[in-house]
Amino acid sequence: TVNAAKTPTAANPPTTVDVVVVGAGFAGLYALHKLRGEGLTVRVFEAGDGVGGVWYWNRYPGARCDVESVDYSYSFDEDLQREWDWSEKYATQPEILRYVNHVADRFDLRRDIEFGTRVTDVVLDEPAMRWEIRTEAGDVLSARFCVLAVGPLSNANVPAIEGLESFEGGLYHTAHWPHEGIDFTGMRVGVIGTGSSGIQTIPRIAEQAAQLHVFQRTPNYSVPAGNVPLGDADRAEQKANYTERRRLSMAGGGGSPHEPHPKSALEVSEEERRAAYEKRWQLGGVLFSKTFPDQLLTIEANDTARLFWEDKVRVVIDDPEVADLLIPKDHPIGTKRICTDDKYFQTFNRENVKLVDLRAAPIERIDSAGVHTTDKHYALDALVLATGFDAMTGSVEKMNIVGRGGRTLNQEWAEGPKTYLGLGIAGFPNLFNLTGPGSPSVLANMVLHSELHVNWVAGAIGYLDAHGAVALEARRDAVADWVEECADRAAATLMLHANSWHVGANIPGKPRVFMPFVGGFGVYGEIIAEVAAAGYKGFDVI
Ligand code: N01
Repeated sequence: TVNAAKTPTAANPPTTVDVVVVGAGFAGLYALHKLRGEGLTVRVFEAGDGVGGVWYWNRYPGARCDVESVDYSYSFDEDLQREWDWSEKYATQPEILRYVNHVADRFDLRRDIEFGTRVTDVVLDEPAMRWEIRTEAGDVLSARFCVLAVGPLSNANVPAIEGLESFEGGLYHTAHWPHEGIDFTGMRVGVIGTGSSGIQTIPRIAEQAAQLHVFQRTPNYSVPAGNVPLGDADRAEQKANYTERRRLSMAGGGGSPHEPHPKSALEVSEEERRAAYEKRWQLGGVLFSKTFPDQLLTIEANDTARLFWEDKVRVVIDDPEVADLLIPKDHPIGTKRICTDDKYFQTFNRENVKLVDLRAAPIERIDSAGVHTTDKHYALDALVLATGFDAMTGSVEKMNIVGRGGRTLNQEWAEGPKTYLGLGIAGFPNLFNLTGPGSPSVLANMVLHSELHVNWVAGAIGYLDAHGAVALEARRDAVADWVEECADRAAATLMLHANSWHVGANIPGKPRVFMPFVGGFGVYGEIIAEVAAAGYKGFDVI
């Protein structure tokens, strides 16, 4: 365990380090590696018993990344990226977890990580300009910098459904899946939720369960994932072009090397448009929602994609009434994270699968034996919650983070998250929030995004030290401008048309604010680099 003073006193001061990192997912692990390499002392706290963050927790059957494995991997070490072999175009959760564990071993990261330890308090000692970090285990550390690498999709949302705790069958959340797995053979299973997690796991559970009821409140757009195994020749080709691939990814809109069609969806002929959609459809994956550059900008352009999608999906669903229920009507395609699947819609053709339309008859309560909707009782042996996350702010707001003048982060963010560049928060000097609100975050490849952020933080710390400065603190006017810029950029797209977790719509009472920076990963990278080059413009260097 950490050699920390459990009850610090003047005679027994807390352990001091340069940096505390919260979280040992992709971002936290690289933060440890990078900052340790800069000669800083770093301590990482991780709630899980192993590395990997979302890939540690989300072990549900069918869990797989929707960014290509060759791109969804660290770029910081040439030998690592040359030596690691991915077996599939889109890696499964177990393979990603093996990769992250390999990285942790390869760079000897575990010795500075405290597993199974949740951070509870992050409190600024203003006169000393240091952060006091406390954990559930009673550790107390004093750090000059605190890096929050808690992940935007890490705080599982368990819906407040009456009687949920009284259910006597197996109750599982996709984001807290048992390590030993679950055998649903012969069981009557219910799944609540049809987002990315539900859509990935429903076909796999349907293969096992005797009977599966899918409780759907809102249908979602999903495209075939298009996963394929990778052979030696594929890998050799990918690796031969890795440098260029990474360059394009860093400059691209979503942190991957793919470009949209050069013209507007409305500028091209019907034939050319269909051919472009068909090409992306055959390729599979989330890029379908970015086939044309204006697809997420105007309803007219978006409709062309939506109608193409609808034609493709209707033909694979046998029952037209079921198809009607599975086709979204409430938001433009791509304004919620488009889902990717392996025969999701076809699953509803199975005899043992039934779609329950919660719009027609909502869930009233859950009892020991199953789910009561307003018109029926469904007897179940197991219930799976694929109900998502209190995204982007949930895990940060769970900690007691106290900045200048005793003001808490939750007070600061009461009307929605307020950051400068996503990285800095006014009143919270030397606290850096990685891949959260105000940054491209979930709209980009999170691995490269984590590297971008960590490199920026390392640069900022180096700058402070080189200038004999103590702290970096976002200025209030810079925060206000950035919040406005993020809102304006979002308002210029169709993204506000969806009741998505991006705007907090899935959590009752959460302020409705579009949280990510929608201007593109490459653009964002240029902005934060310019700010640094201009002596951290918009920050006070103290
Ligand atoms: O969560 P979600 P997710 N009663 O919030 C429903 C990433 N991810 O875990 O829309 C009934 O999208 C809710 O219904 P509604 C990816 O970025 C990626 O699936 O609120 N239903 C919705 O259907 C993704 O976007 C991958 O009406 C309730 C579902 O639960 C993000 O994580 C895989 C309910 C939640 O969907 C989150 O995805 C998995 C209630 N009380 C996740 N409460 C890949 O890389 C909620 N719902 C492929």
